Amino acid sequence: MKIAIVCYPTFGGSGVVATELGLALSKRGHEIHFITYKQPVRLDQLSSSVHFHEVHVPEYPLFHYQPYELALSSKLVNMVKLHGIEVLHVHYAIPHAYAGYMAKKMLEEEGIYLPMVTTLHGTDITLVGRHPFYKPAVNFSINNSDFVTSVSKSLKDDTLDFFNITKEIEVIPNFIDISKYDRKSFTDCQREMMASKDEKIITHISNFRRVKRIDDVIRIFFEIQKKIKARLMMVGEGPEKERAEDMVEELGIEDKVLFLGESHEIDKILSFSDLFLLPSERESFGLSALEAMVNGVPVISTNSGGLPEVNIQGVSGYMSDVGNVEEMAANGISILENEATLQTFKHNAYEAAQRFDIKEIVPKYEALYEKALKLA
Ligand code: GMT
Repeated sequence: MKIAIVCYPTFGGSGVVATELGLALSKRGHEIHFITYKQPVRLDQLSSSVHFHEVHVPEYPLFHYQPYELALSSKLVNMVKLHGIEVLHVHYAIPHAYAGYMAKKMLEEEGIYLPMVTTLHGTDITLVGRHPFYKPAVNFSINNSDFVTSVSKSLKDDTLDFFNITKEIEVIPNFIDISKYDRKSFTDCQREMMASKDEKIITHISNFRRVKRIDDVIRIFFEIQKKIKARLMMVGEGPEKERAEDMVEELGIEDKVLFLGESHEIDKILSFSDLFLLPSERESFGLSALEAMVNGVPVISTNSGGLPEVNIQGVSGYMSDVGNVEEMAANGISILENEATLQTFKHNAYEAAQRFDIKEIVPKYEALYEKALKLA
C-alpha cells in the first residue's frame, strides 16, 4: 500500500510512534510518505520505500499566524496526486485531522477518494483538544475521519466523555520493537559517565511540561537519595526545566542530578538505569515508561490515564495517586534497597513490555488500512 503519515516530527511520543510505525510498515513492503514540517527525529533512514515531504509555510507579512493547516492540506493534495497515495494516517488530531479532512474534500472534487485514519494520542484530547477554542474543530475532524484509533482504552473513554463522538474508536496500543533491544550492547565505561559503580541510576524522560509534574520527579528523587546512593538523569527539554534546575539547587542536590537535554541516546541511558519516574498528572499511555520497561527498568508512576494499561502494579513497578510523592519514593526505595528485588523487578519490567511487541500491533494498523482501501 502507499500510505501517507502526518505527525509532529519532534521528540514527543506521538511523533515517535508514527515514525516507528512508518518504518515497520516499509519493512513489510509498503511505500511510506512522511508529510510534516521537518524530518522526524527518529527517521534516520530514507529509502526507496520511505520518503519525507517537507511542508513549507512561506512567511508573509500580512499573516500574524502562519497558516500551517492550509500548507499541510495543499501538500497532501499534491503528494497524493504525485505519488498515488492510497491511505492517509494522521497522528495527533490537532491540526492534522482537520488538515487531512480538507485534503480529502479537495481530492474528492477531482474524483479521488482518500481514506483517512486518525490516531488520537493524548493531549490532543485530554488537554488541548477539549479547550473551547479547539473543541468543535476536533470533534468535527474525529467524526469525519474514516477510522479512528486511540492508543489506550483510557484515552478512548476520555474521548467519548469529552466529545460528541459518532465514530467507532478502535484501541490500538502503542508498541515497541522488542528485537532492537539487546541490553548487553553498552559498555560499563559508558555507565561511569553517568554515575559511579555504587550509585543507582534513576531516570525521567519527558517534554518537561506541567502535566509531567516535574516538581514531583525532583521530590521523589530527593527522598530516595536520603536512603539510597543514587543519581537522577533528567532527559528532555521544556517549559518546566528551569524550575526543576532551581529546585535541585534549592535542595542542594546539584551534584546528584544531571540535566541531559533532548537525547538521541535514550536506549543507552535507559539500559544503565535502575528506576524510571513518571509521576504525570495525566498520561494517555506513557510510551517513555514502555521504553524504560523494554530496557529492563522498573517504573514508578501515577495511576492516571492509560498508565495502568502499561505498568503492572507490584510487578513491573508501582503506581500511586497523583501527587503522592511519599508513597512513590517509598516504593522506589523498596525496589532499590535489595539487589535481588531490583533484579526481579527489572526482569518483570522487560517481560511486561513484551505485550506491546511491534509484531503484534502493526498488523492491526494494516488491517485497518485494508478496510480503508475498500472505501476508495
Ligand atoms: O506529552 C507527551 O508526552 C507528548 C505527547 C505526544 O503526543 O507526543 O504524548 C502523548 O502521546 C504519547 C504517544 O501515544 C503517549 O505515550 C503519551 O502518554 C501522551 N501524553 C499524554 O497523554 C500527556
